[in-house]
Amino acid sequence: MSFKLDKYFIMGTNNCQSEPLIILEKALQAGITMFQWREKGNGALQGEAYEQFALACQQLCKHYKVPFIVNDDVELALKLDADGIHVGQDDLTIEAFRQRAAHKIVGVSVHNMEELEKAMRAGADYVGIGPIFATTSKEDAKVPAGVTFLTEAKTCYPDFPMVAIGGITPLNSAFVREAGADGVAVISAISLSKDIRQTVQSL
Ligand code: 3NM
Repeated sequence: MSFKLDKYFIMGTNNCQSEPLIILEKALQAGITMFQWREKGNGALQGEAYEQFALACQQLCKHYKVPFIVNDDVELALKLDADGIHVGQDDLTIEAFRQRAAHKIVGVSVHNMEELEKAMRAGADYVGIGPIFATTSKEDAKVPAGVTFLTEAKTCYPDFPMVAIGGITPLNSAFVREAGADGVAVISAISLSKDIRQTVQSL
């Protein structure tokens, strides 16, 4: 499936202070190009509610023709026939996922050249590079790295799709794009925005 990293929204229920499905629909209407369902951490839904919420998000994404990517949960991604999966360094290997879902989008979080090259060799479709700035949306986030690694990565592999993540807002997104990012991935900038249309436009 083709995809555009440009404006990549990531969300779970605990990232929202109002109805998550309304936030997602507003973001889709405003023009996000990709969505990652990331239901984890404190107070995350469980069991049937967890799956139902994923399905509801997927249906919205389908309606707006935006790829629906599942964070980490490979079994759920396969069960729902999601458009893709995003995994971290600790999650199932990309090769093993590929064997079960050859044509799906695979994204991997990377933090250094070794991880980037490993992900590329394994057949990742894109990588996420972060945290660029400080973030409060991920409990175990690493120390903010600025754009140093992003710049280095893009210099070495200009054509490989890379999305920047961590503390990105409309106020700093231009800086990140100038460093070469193919897109910006955000949670709180959109999930907590008072004016989602305006936020998405100015990312
Ligand atoms: N991954 P916000 S930072 C989900 O560094 C996630 O890999 C990160 O949230 C990484 O846009 C992060 O609210 C949280 O800062 C991004």
